[in-house]
Amino acid sequence: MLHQKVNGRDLVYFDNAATSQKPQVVIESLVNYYKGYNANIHRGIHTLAEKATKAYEQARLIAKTFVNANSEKEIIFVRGVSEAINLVAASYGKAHIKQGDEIIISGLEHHSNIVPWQILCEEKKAALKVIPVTDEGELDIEAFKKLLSNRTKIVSVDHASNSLGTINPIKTVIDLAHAHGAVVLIDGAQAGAHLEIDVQSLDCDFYCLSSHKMYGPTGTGILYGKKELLEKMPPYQGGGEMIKDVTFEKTTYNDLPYKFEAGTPNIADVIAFGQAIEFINGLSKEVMAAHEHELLLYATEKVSALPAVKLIGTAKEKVSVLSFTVEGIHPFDIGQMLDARGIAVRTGHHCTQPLMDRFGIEGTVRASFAVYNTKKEIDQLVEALERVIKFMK
Ligand code: 7TS
Repeated sequence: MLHQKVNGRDLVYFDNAATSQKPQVVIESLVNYYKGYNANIHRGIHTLAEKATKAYEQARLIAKTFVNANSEKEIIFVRGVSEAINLVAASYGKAHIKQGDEIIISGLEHHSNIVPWQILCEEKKAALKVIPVTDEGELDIEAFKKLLSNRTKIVSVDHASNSLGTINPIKTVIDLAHAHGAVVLIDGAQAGAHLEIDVQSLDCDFYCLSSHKMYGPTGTGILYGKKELLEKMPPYQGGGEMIKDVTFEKTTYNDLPYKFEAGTPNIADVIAFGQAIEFINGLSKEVMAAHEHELLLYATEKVSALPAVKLIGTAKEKVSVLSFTVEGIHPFDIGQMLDARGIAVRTGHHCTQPLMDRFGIEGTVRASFAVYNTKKEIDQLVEALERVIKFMK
C-alpha cells in the first residue's frame, strides 16, 4: 500500500487522522479468518464456530487490557466512535436525561460528538453547552468551570482534536465534571494510536475508539463503559444475541457486553482489530508517539517558515496533526496540487465545522503522521508546498 506510485510519484500518505494504513498482520488476520474458520459466533457447537468465538472473545480481552478496563464485560464492540457515541446518547440519554438538563461538549468536537447530543437535547428538551476554544486551539478550562452546575448531566469531549491535534486535559475535565455529578464520555478517535489510555486511572465513564484509525480494519471499534452504568442502560438495538429469553409477552436481555451487541457482529474485523492492538503493543505506543512527535516538530518548523502559511492549532500538547492555511489559496486547491505530486493530505473542515467557524475559516490543509512516515516525506511535502505557493501567488 505504501510502496506505490500515485500520479507518477512515490506515495506520501499524510491522511492518517482520517484512517491509517494496515500492517501485514492485520491483513493476514482477515484473510485467515475467511480462508480458515469463517463461522457465526456464540451459537454453533461445531469446531469452526468455537474457534471463531474464541478469537472474537480474545480480541475483547486484548482491548480490555489496552484501555485497562476492570472487566471484559465493559468492552462493547461497535462500528466505531460514531456508533459508540450514538449508543450512549440514545441509551444512557434515553434513560437519564430530562427536560432542563444540560450536556456539555467542547468547541473542538468532531460532528460525531456534536450531532448525537443535539438529537438527544431536542428530544428531551435539554440544553447543549459548549466549552470555548482559545486562539491556540486549547479548551478554556476556566470557562468550562463556569458552565458546570447541578444541571450538567453529561460532559463529552475528545481526548485529542482531529482538526488541530490538541491533546485535551481530560483528567481535569473528568474530575471537574464528576464534582458536579455528571458522567463523562471521552472520544478517543485520535488518541487510540498515539496516547496512553487507562480508563481506571482516568475514571471516565465512557471511552470510545475506532479501529481504522489504529492500524485496524474499518467497521469496528470499542465502547468502554463502566459496568454499573452499562447495567442500568436500556438496550440500544434489539435482535439476536442481545436477549436471554423471548416470548411475545416479554423479553429479557442478555448480560453485558452482549446486551449491546445485537445481531451477528463484525467478526473478522473485530479479530483483526485485536491484531492491530497487538501491533501497537509490539511497537510500544511510547516509541511510536516519540517518533510521531519528532515528525510533528520537524514539519511544524518547516511548514510554518513558508510564506503566507498560517498554522491553525498551536496548543502546547499535540498529537501528530499539522493544520494550516495559506493566505489567498483555497485549501482544496492545495490538496489537489499536492495529490498531483503523490502527497495525500486532507483538506476542508474535517467534520468540525463549528471549530472552523471559531477560527473564521472554511477549512484547513491537514497533514497527519503515523509510525511509518519519515522526515524525508515531510521534505517532499515542504518542497511541493513551496512550488504550489510560488505557482499560485
Ligand atoms: N471523533 C473524532 C475526534 C474523529 O477524528 C473522528 C473521525 C470521529 C469521531 C468519527 O470516527 P468514525 O470512525 O466513527 O468515523 N475523524 C475523521 C477525520 O478527521 N477525517 O476523517 C475522519
